[in-house]
Amino acid sequence: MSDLDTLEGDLLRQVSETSDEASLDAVRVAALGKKGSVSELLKTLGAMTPEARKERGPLINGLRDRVQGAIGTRREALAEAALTARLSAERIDVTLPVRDAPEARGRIHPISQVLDEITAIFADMGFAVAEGPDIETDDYNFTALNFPPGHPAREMHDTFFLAPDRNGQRKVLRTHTSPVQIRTMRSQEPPIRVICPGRTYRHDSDQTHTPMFHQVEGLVIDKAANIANLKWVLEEFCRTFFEVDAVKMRFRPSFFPFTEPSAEVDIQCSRKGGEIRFGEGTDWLEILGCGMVHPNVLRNCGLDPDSVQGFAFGMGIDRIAMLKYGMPDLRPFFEADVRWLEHYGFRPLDIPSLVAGLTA
Ligand code: 2NL
Repeated sequence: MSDLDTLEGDLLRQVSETSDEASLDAVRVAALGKKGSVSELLKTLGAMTPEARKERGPLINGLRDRVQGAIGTRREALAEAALTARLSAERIDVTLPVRDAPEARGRIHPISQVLDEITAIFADMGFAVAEGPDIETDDYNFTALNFPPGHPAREMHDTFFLAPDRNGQRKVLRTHTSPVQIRTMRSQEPPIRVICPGRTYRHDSDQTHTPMFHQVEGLVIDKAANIANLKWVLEEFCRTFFEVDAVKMRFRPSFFPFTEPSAEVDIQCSRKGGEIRFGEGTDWLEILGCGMVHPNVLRNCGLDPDSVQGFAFGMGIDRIAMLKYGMPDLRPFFEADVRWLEHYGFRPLDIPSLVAGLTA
């Protein structure tokens, strides 16, 4: 066997043994590249006598063509095998049920939903939203709000006290969001129209109370903001929130240190058949507290009670969420049970608005 036959047999075997594109390319370069075995043979033709070239030329060129052809064929075979492997690896079962997209599976917690509804209603009446810290000083949570030192109301709030700091100051977990309104009055000029939603804390825990709960308070300070304005704002709120044409409200005299006069507000409802309906019936349901801001509170915020006055109100978000959406128990609100959330939660893209509807 000639040296050319040996080389050709060798190269064709190497080509057939390659298993992927990279190893095939290595064989190609070793044979047909600039310094490849076949290329080196071709270079020898130039130094030959014409007779020798006439004899060796076709032999070497034939060898090159066959090796080149074998490489091309092998390349196609390898590409086809790679495609077949990919197609079987990436196979999907089109009969499987389609999984919902995240925005269809996720749920908005009823507290967030109700807060968004409340915000939409008051924003439409020109109220801004203000927020503040959960940890407050005794001054912001009590003193500025006209709770006298040692007054029993401080104990009535079942306050969580933090350990005293280096200066002996004892901070508290806010028992209401009123401190945010104090901060607002101390930093902004009247007219003021804000609602203050947020987490609040009281040492109290049973079927209807959790140590952390949510409140929203509202505050209006202006030259002549009065009780008639307060009643209109609250009526407008209740009508829109409970989605009824009209709602009867009852203002019962009450007491809060920070308002004078003070009232608790009930709305008309019916409780027939174990179901609450608003705007009808003969039963009453307490939903919020309110009053005219106490002159001492205004003074504590650097405002002159002889030139400005205002009203304020406060309600529990968790409680009115339970009422509106017929949730019998408060405790699952904070248990992070996805089955409960799937049932009582709201769809993320059903954003409450007065134009599109509070509840889609
Ligand atoms: C309730 C009653 C109320 C206020 C909160 C308030 C705040 C300032 C001044 C005066 Cl800075 N008042 N807030 C007034 C009346 C009632 O909440 O039952 N909340 C759950």
